[in-house]
Amino acid sequence: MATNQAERETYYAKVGATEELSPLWTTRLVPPLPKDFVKSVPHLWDYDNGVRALLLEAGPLITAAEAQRRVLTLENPGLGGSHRILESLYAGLQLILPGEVAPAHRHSPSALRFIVEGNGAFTAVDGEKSVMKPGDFIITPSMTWHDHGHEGDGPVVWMDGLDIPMVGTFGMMFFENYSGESHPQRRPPGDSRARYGANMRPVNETWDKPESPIFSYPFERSRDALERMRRANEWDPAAGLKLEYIDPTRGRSAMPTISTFLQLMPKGFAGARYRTTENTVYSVVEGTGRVIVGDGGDARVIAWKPRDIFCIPCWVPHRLESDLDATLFSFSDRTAQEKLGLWREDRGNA
Ligand code: 1HN
Repeated sequence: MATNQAERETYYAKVGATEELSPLWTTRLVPPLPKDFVKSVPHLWDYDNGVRALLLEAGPLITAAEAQRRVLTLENPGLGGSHRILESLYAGLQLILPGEVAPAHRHSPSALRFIVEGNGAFTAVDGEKSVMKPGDFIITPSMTWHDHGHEGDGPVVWMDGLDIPMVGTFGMMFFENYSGESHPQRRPPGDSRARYGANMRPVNETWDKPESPIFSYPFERSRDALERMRRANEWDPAAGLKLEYIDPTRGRSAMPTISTFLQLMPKGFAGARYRTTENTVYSVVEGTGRVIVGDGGDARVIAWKPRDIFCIPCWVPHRLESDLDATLFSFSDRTAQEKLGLWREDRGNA
């Protein structure tokens, strides 16, 4: 205790009373490690034992049109209901029923969809329709008009991933409803994939937007790539085989703020301990396994199965293990961190 402690306290009270100043030396604004700062925790949402039933229950309660988007937001238990799955990311599960329309709008946050169950729904991005099948990955770039519809049978559910917390850091939140229900078709379905998805590009067209010109990445093609790659028998010690979805014109992440991946772990894979500054959300497509988070006495096992969603916050050491051949989709803030010169990883065992 300093000899002038009483005077210091009086001073702190005086400075605090201004409500516009604070003494830096009394705060821990920049702690030594992410664990002293990060509030989100590793967590799993069990799709088949809870989340799915609750989402379907909302079906008869409110239409997609009335809700605009019938979404259950995945709230990280450590983040106090602040509509974030991790410090930098939003995730939700969206339900659309046959015949429904989720009306067109656009906003500054970028969105991705990863289809979890059902067939027959579509999303239209900037007037180009794209059908959704389980495992497909679809992007909705910042400020592009988008609406969803469902012309098939049975419920369709997808995971929404957005960069809302990142956009919110800058304050630049914009949202606009379209005047009509759906934005008019501007290009035939499959047009963007035809132009840019065959390892070719139109000679008289320049693509200068920050996102990929391809809106939809079908599961089949990405899964097939992993299946062919496994024959080389070269595995990343921590991830198995992991492919990133890219913007084919520049080889960068498909979205400017969010990195997206599809990964295959063979049956019985026991991944090496790994930590990274990126915040990652996983959606299980096939297989069962577990992720062991933390070290030593603090280690915790989170078991996963198809359609579960789990998240790993910044710098949490973890190991991935699979029982059966496992396919995981994931998205993270890696590309945003890299663009800001911040991203790190640690493959050591200490
Ligand atoms: C949104 O626009 C969609 O378009 C989904 O499907 C989830 C979560 C927060 C804000 C906007 C969509 C969203 C969202």
